[in-house]
Amino acid sequence: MTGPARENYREDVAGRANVEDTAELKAYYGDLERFEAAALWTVANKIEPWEPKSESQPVLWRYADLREPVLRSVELVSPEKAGRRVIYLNNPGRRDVAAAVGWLYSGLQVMKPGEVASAHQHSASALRFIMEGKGAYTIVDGHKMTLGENDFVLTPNGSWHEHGVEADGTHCIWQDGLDIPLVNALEANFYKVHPNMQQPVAYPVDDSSYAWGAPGLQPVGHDWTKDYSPLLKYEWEPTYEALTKYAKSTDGSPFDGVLMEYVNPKTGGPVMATIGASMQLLRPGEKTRAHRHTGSSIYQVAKGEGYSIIGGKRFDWKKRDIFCVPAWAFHEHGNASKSDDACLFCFNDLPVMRALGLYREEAFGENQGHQPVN
Ligand code: 1HN
Repeated sequence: MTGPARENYREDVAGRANVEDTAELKAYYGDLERFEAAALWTVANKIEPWEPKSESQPVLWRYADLREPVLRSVELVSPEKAGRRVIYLNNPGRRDVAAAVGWLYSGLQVMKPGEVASAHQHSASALRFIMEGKGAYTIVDGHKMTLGENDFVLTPNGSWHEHGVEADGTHCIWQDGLDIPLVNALEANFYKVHPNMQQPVAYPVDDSSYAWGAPGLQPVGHDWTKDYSPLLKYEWEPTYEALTKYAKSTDGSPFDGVLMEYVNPKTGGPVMATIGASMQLLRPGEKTRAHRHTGSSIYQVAKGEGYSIIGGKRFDWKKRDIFCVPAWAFHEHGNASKSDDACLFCFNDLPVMRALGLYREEAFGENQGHQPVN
């Protein structure tokens, strides 16, 4: 019986599979196929790469290219029909799973004044990073948050969430980030539309940031029983202030400049179980050293302009551009300005890497001996 020619991933390295195809073996592989089975040695070298091989490509999505098409969608579809009016970032290597990189999804959502999108919940965790506009808000489990440029807001998995723009606002665009490709890969995704389509606002507006957003201070007697972060909105001003102050007292990381992670104030850990987020500041003229690590990252330029070299390719970016760094790709960043700082917002799946014991990091030029000898 002859099935479609199957690839044989041979490697001439001791300890690796290197079985030559013969007529007898080919017939044998055909026999196995009839029983939904196959010989491991034909695929072992493929499924056990010497080091991570990302299917994702490094990509820069320029806001100058995307802004007009995103705004055009306002004329083409309503949030009622579309559910959510979002243009998603489609990595050429990950089109099958609608991922921007690795197991992370990202899109640009646009809403016009007076619009509301229906409340829903899902097993995927999500975040928003506000790009432009006035009057946007998100409601998470009854907590309404007003959103301004460069604010970062969480919609943790399982929470009821909905977005809108106040009638006296302007067109608003924000970046959505989700772990949806991961949750789908794990075959664990559930989705619900809110029975009343919208949810009531159950707390004072912006209460989460008022109670939990002061650096180094926590409210006493505030019993927070949810398993997600009580701080849901991380505003830009205190974030930038924290970075500029920290920059006065540190040389920063040779790989990341002045880098601060957004954390759950209750645990000190990542903002969500599957998604970590950070803001980094590159000082005028700063140029980082290259490194690589497991886990995928999506960056949005929050301030300034510069460039990143990712997997050997240079990408020049400016405010609002978005780019991705695939797992295990070397990357370095540079601030192109001699007078102004540059800030990069980043979200990533590093909490997953760490929780599963898969985090690994390497500086350029310091190979730790995991690569093949050939
Ligand atoms: C979602 O719930 C939102 O809440 C945006 O606005 C984008 C992409 C995939 C799955 C769920 C939102 C999403 C999403």
